[in-house]
Amino acid sequence: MSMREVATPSFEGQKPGTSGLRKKVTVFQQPGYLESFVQAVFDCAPELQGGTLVLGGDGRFFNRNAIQTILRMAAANGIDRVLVGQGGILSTPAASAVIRRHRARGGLVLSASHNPGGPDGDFGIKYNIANGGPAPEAVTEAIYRRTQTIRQYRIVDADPVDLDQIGSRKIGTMTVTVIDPVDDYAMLLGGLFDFDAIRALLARKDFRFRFDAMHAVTGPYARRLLVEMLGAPASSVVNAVPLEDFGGGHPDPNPVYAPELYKAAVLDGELDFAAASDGDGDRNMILGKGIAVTPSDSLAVLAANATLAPGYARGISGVARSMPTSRAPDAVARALKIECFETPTGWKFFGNLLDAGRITLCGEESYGTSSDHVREKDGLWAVLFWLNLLAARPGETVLSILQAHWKRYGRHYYSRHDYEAVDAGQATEALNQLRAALPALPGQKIGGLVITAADDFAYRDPVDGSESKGQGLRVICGEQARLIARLSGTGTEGATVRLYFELYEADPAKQADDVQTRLQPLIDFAEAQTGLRKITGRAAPDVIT
Ligand code: VG1
Ligand code: CO
Repeated sequence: MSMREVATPSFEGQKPGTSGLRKKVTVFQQPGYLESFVQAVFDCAPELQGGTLVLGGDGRFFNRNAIQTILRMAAANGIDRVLVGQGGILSTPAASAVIRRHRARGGLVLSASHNPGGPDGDFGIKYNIANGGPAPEAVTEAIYRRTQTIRQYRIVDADPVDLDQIGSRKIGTMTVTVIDPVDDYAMLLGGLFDFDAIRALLARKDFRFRFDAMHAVTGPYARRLLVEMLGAPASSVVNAVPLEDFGGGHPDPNPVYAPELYKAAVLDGELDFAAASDGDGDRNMILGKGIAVTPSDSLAVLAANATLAPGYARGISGVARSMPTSRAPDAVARALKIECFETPTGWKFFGNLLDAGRITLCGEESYGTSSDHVREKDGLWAVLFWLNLLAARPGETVLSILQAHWKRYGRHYYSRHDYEAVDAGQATEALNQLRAALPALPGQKIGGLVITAADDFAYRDPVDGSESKGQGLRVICGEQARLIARLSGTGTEGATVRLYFELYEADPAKQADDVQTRLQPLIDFAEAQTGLRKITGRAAPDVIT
């Protein structure tokens, strides 16, 4: 077995975004592109030498090729053992669970999450550290700096490993162990929820249930947990076979990209509970009969009801939400007298708070929720949590649970408007207009509400003191309303502008379901301040969630 050092150009733009490095598959297919980035990771993570690395992905096109390359590079870089999911599969939360359970020193998760896959789609790679979570900013920045100077990568020559065969084999002195991708994860979730109660709920004839895996990674996980362990009919898990191109779909669980599920549950009322997950299994959409649960509300409801699930029966230490997520969880934290943190967008900012035990639950408006059981967001975890909740509150529905929640805590009307693949210059121009206006905004009014603060969000990590600036423009009307604008850090084409709107309504008599109408003054104000539609010539957002 010979180790080779292969010369490589350093590639432009290998800067990890909100969640790892994401590029078109064709970009990753350039000779040396994947290798340069992976070598930069190995160079910046010397702790991997002599230790265990976890490796797997969401099964999208290029996943298997990338895994074979990474295995040969791991052997050349002194890694002792690699745990790889069978078939190259590991959902993002499962990878996190495997890293933690097997005390691995890190993991490489191959996914572009909710971005479309296939030869013309996207690919991605993310480095997770020993706590099972995404590498913090200091690490991703170091990796980026390394990609700019790298000149060679290390690799051994070896035959491809049979990824479909469970068991161990050697590449040189390195052990490659192909593991069942579901076992560790299923065992972990089994200890958190009341499986007997959920089984009884799913067995009821009058409880109509469906989970949509969107032909992405959660198929095998959902089958094991929902069908095999909890007895749901096999037919209730749809699109359960992971496909390299997700069946041509956009594996993003929201009303726009999962329209059939949305129609069945929300519009037609044919389902009592429905859920979907994304490409790599870390997102969740929760639907009930006639109602789509806003992700921010979902986090708030789970926090308020956490003690109903056995794994959280002793209560939660605190909650955290990303800055653009609505302040619904804050209201619950106040009532529970626990800490509530506001972090920048992206799961990597929750890691320190979870490690320090300051928070138990956290989430984002982008259909991400999870807890301290892993260090990633976890789609099926949220689904099981909601099922546990429904089982523990007999006679109630998703809608009645939400209405009771709003009655007690008030309702945070919420919506996100995305303008996708906008010209990068135009997107910057629009945001710069708002940025320039910020200092003069306090004191002005939006539809009768007084602006109390306007800034560019900066975060100081309460655990390690690290600072992150430029995390999104905020216009705040006290506790009543907020408008936020930021650029996406996960896209691969042009720029995506995200506008977030939040309005608080305390009076239960005024909590009708007219979200966009309620938010209209904020929407109009955003356009007036950014000029986004005028600058881009777009009449409306591409996606409204
Ligand atoms: C988006 C979401 C963010 C999420 C990230 C990764 O990032 O807004 O909340 O953490 O995707 O999710 P951005 O920078 O495009 O707004 V996943 O499921 O794509 O890994
Ligand atoms: Co994802």
